Amino acid sequence: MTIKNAAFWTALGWLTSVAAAPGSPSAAASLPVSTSNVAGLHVLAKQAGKLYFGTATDNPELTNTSYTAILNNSQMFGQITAANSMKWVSATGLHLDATEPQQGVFTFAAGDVIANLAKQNGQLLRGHNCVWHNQLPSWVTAGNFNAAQLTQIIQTRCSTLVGHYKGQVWDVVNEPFNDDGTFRQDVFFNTLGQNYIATALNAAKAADPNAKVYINDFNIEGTGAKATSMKNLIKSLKSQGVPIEGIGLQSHFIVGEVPTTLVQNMQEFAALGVEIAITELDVRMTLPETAALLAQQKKDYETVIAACQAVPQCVGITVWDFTDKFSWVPGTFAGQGAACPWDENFVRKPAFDGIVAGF
Ligand code: 9MR
Repeated sequence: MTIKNAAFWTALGWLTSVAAAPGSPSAAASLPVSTSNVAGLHVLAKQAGKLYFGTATDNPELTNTSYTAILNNSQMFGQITAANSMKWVSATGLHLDATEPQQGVFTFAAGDVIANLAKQNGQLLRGHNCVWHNQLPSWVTAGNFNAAQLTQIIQTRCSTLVGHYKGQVWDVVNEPFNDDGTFRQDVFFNTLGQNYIATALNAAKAADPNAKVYINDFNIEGTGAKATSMKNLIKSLKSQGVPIEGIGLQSHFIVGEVPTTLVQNMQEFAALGVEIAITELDVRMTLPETAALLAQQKKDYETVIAACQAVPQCVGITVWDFTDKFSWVPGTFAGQGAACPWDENFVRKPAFDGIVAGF
């Protein structure tokens, strides 16, 4: 028989599932889904002795009622993080220009939506973030400020932000290192050296002594040059009496590539006298999704949860949004995605079962 292409068979009506758009119900129907029947991931986390299981969320998503039905379920999520709206400035213009679009002009409207949601739902809130090289307004990056001026700018921002959202855990400094373990050359480091980190932590803690102050970064989940630099920074800050209470392991992983040294690395951080949180977990793959990739992703989620379980100082886990519909991954890594435990249609994936198994 002559082999025809998909379009030919589709025309005959024989191959409609091949022609279906990726992520549509008919395409997804052939892929495995979750089989767990649990009340919620946050309930499991609490039973396992953790403080929370949480998710990032973002203001534009809150109009989707299928999404909010899951987000607002406090048995599922006991903690939320604003993915964008507490940052210095918005990347997209969708966040009422985030918190300090002009020097000294603070706008909390979009961030307050997320904070109020957490309050209504009885969920913990994670503040994200005070000082970061990314999503900076041009008045900061192009202001040619001297050291004294930029120090003041950092102090004003951190104290205003942390003072507005009192009583929270804060990613005070985000992503200070390059992957080789050297300090990232951003406007803060280039003007102030590593002192900007102490400045930010001190200002945050002074504004709210009840805030818990963290440094958050990626590619520090396993041992290596970048994790070592972070450990050295913690030692140095502690020796100077600078408040540093937690380290956020962002944990943006690739299927099959979760570091094997997760537990050892967390133990090494814990030994320095800081707590640890998994702050932005997702596990991306090269599309299209297959049953094999989803099975490996399930294992990967389980590995990460189990690692947090193995280390008492690991206090909780946050996924960087729970559904593939709103994941940041496809917009950043062309051809990759499907990184979350729920698919684009809000159906729980095998990854959900991996989380359950990890607890
Ligand atoms: O999820 C955020 C995405 O919507 C923004 O476009 C992006 C802009 O930089 O930031 C994403 O969140 C990042 C987080 O703030 C810090 N760690 C990496 C996250 C994914 O890029």
